[in-house]
Amino acid sequence: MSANGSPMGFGRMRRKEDARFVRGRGTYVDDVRLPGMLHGAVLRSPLAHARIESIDTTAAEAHPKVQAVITASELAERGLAWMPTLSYDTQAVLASDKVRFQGQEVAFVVAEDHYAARDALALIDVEYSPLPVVADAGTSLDESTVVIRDDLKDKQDNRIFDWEAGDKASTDAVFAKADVVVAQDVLYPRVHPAPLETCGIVADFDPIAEKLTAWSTTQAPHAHRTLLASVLGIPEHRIRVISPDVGGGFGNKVPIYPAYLCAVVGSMITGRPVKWAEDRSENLMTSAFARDYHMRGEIAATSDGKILGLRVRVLADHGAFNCTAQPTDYPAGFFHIVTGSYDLQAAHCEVTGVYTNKAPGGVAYACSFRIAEASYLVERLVDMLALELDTDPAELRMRNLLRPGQFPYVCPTGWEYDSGNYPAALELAMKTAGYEALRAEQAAKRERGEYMGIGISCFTEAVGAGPRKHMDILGLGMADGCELRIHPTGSAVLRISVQSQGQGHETTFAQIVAHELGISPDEVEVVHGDTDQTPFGLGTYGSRSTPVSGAAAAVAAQRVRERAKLVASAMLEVSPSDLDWERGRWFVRGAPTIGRTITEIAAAAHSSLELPDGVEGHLDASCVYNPPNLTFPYGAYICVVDVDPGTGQVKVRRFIAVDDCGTRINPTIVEGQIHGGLADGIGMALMELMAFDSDGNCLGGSFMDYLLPTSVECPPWELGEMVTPSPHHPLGAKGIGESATVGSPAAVVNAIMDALKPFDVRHADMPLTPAAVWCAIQGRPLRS
Ligand code: MCN
Ligand code: CUN
Repeated sequence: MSANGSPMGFGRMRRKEDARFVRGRGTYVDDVRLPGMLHGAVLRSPLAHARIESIDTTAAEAHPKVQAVITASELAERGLAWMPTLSYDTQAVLASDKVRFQGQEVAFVVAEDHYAARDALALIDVEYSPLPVVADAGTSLDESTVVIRDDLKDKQDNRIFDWEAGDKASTDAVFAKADVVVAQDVLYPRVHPAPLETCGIVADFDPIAEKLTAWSTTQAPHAHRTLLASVLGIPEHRIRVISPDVGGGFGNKVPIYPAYLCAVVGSMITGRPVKWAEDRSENLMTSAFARDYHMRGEIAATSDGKILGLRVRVLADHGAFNCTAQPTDYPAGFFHIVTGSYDLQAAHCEVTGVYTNKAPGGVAYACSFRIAEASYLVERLVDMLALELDTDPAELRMRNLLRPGQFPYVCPTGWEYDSGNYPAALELAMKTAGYEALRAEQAAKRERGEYMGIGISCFTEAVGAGPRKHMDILGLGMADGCELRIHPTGSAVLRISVQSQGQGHETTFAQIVAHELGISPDEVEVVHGDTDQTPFGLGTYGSRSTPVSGAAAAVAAQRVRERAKLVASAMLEVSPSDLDWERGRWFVRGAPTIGRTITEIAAAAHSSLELPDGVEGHLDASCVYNPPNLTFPYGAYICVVDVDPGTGQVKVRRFIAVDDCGTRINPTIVEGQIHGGLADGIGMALMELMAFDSDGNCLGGSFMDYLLPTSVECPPWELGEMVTPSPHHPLGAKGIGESATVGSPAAVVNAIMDALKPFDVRHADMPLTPAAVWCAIQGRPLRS
């Protein structure tokens, strides 16, 4: 322990950044105020699909406080009417020919203040001719359906991609010999990340230096800079992206949104900084959504409960532009980890992506690149199989879980799982839950007409993208840089490429350096979120910070330690091979009292001490980390619910979560990540839904309509810990930032379906609102 009680490395410590957050002293993009700053507002389409006949901006331009009104024609003059997406599609920055989803950006007003900018939107006159709307992905490929993306050359339909993984022939073969096959349509509905802070930018283009500074809410400052450079034609070294404190991202802050480019153009036109900050409805209705996977799953097994194979067909609704963010070769993200935690012989999945007249985006919201969808599907199928076989779902899982001796394990769709002990995790969860007693309680209650349910979910994730040879985003390989500077007095500055949105990197990354060098985390300052001050890297999403950037920090610190060894050998006048390391100090082997601490060595490295040949002064080091594989965190969750059959109301009474993310750097932060993710899971299972009517009107434009869980819906979480280090990560750590969001919805839904077993309900889709549960009990379709 250091003087103030923080550990000298891994362990529980309070978050360093909370000192400013709990005092309300964080700095978010909307807190940035520059001299002469103007304000932008976006005019959005009221219709989901329409031809634009004309746009008249004269009245808006005449507004006394308006400085500029930008439409697609101004952008076109600069070659900016369309921009590339992260998935090699193009997206309209401002609509010119047509609008393709409700809320699409049509014009951008720049004015002296925020209110004037908003007022002026009402003065813009747009004439629309409505077109037929494709609001249902299920009809998007019908021959009679209108082609949404007629801007794309030769586009004849609404298909974006067809993609498959696994072996179709061998999967069909195991299905042919199976005793039991269970098939079910399962929808993972469209949800929204809904971060507390909405998206925004302050764009400041300096016409003299020809330099752009962009303060923006981004999870990936360096990737944004590269993208801005290629889109805007400004040389990359003259763009600085600063991402100050970010109030939640959950994937929502991965993309570059059209209004960001409009703000930059606004600054170029006016010669003044331009701020644009989204309001809540804009965030919900137009920024990156998540899921919207229409899945058909089939699971095959023997009559005694050995799972043989999985066959999956998905229709993926990507909205009007394909803006999903995932590595290039994976149009459906990492969905093909759909075999989950089970040892089965064969699997095949096919995914077709389609356009609809809905907001673009996708993947976002703690999904680990579509593993949320995959995990939910397989866990639902396993429960339905248990029902079919009349077996206990825990027993069926136990029978089929991968065994510790099978790792590293290559799954039928090609992932190499690094490590795990799945049966032990489920055992621990069952023991914590008191599984036998819960089943007894359930049986007794059923007798009395009370409906209690117990749901299990055993999930496996793949996080930490990714190996450069397999993974890139828009051609940018997924390695992350890191620089570690040691001052003469022994304190340190760590510069990292990833960007916290609330995950506590300023604390855990300091702990990584502290762990490697034996100094206090309080002596390590973590710098992030400013491309002028940090090395290149792809940013924070897919729980990749610890697996990739955390590894870079560890390796850089280990390099410092090795250099310190050489300096210590000069100080002690012994050969480096005679030195041993213990926390914070090199000492002479066999003479432990003779040694030098890192602090002493840092001073010497900056002094006039004669250093051995080839040893430069100072102790600074850097690293670019290219992960050899992803890390595979996993867990076993058990949820207990009570369902009121009269109202359909669900109460989540207990939630037991056993997680294994390898070495835990800061268990308190890890538990916080799990708590948040479990709440996410309850939200998606019970209430979150981004719905649309048949005209493509978004029905989730406010928190009155798009429901989020609160502490009222959440039980006291009961957490269990397993630690199976990742064999290829320098610290043995795996990511944890999305595990609970990925794993928990299935546990909640499985619990509710288990409660409804006496009503012969096999499956109902999320969100299981009281109305949905009631309809399921009554055997009626839910009227949406
Ligand atoms: N950690 C640890 N030991 C481990 C693994 C992680 O102590 N074995 C710590 C990390 O050092 C970090 C935190 O836990 O402080 C999360 O780490 P990691 O799993 O590497 O995930 P990232 O930092 O890359 O965060 C991304 C992840 C994603 S993709 C979403 S979505 C999500 C999530 O984090 N968004 C969040 N958690 C969030 N939490 C907050 N508060 N806000 C968001 O927007
Ligand atoms: Cu999928 S949401 Mo997180 O990867 O930023």
